[in-house]
Amino acid sequence: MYAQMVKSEATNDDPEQLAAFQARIDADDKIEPKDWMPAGYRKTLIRQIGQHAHSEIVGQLPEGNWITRAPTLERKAILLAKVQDEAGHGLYLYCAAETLGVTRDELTEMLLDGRMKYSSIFNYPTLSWADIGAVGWLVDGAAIMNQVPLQRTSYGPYSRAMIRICKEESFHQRQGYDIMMKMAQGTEAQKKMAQDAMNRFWYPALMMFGPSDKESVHSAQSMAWKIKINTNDELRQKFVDQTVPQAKYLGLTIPDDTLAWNEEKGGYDFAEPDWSEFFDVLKGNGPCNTDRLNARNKAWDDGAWVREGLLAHAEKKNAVRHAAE
Ligand code: FAQ
Repeated sequence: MYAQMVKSEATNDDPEQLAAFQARIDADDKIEPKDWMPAGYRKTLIRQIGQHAHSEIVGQLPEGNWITRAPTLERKAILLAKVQDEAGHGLYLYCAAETLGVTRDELTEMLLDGRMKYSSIFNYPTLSWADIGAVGWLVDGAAIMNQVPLQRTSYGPYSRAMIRICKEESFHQRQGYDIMMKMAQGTEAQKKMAQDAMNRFWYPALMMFGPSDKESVHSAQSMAWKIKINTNDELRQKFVDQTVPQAKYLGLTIPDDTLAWNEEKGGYDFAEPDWSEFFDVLKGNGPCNTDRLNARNKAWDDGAWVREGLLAHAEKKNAVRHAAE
């Protein structure tokens, strides 16, 4: 349905409408679901919001893995709340995507058969409790860096979802940093675990911002439409500048020998991630891609009876209503 819609709208994009639309974007107007929009704008939003929603849902898996093994009752309650928040973020985002004319089921099917992506970061495993600290601190930290500007994105429902999500992400980042603080101030073995988590999550966290600006396919158009507010490299730089002092405070070493303050640019010089690894993970060859998709497919299949039950209930209610009319 959504493919057809995008195709038919593409033929209707006339230059005058396009110019008026761009003028609204340039004036910082919010675009709402019933407003006219170019087919490409709709398509880009469905891709980005849908992938973002999938990331929130798949992102529950690496942390969910540690709920039963959290070291204290308090840590368990906090982690449980965080993972539930991520489910909520997925739901707001699926709802925002649905306002563009695609159903949640269609989006889910596209995730499950590999037509849609989710964030590369969630294809890495969480091997120790310190990894849960690193996910909160670095992964949520990177997510916030990307999402705070998205509160000003031009599409109203996405922008409003982001405002709520960012409030919760700040708590997630703090809880991660708090775990790292405890570990970094703990025994030698705990410090080693914290450093090991930092070593494994640093470059995958940098990859979350997407390929370098030279390689980014969508940035120019998405920024012209204010779907994206910053380039991938701008946000990556901001993330590094924010995170280096935090790592220093923890007494952890960033696994980058080239890291150095650059007075002239007012930011750190740092090593790029291994982009061949990034593209390989996107192709499905990361350490956990298969596990993640298998888990989502299993959840979808196991939930079939619930969906069928709800549909049968709705159909029965409709039949009763029609009979009464
Ligand atoms: N992973 O042209 P660009 C979270 C793809 S939420 C996978 O630069 P764009 C919360 C991209 O889709 C994390 N694929 O693309 C949490 C495109 O391929 P396509 C998710 C990636 O869209 C924490 C191709 O590469 N956040 O973590 C990635 O302009 C803890 C070319 O790239 C969002 O989704 C990647 N990292 O910029 C949850 C934020 N990067 O689609 C649980 C919203 C790029 O043409 C636990 N999204 N690709 O086949 C965005 O801001 C943008 O979509 C970017 C990518 C910046 C991610």
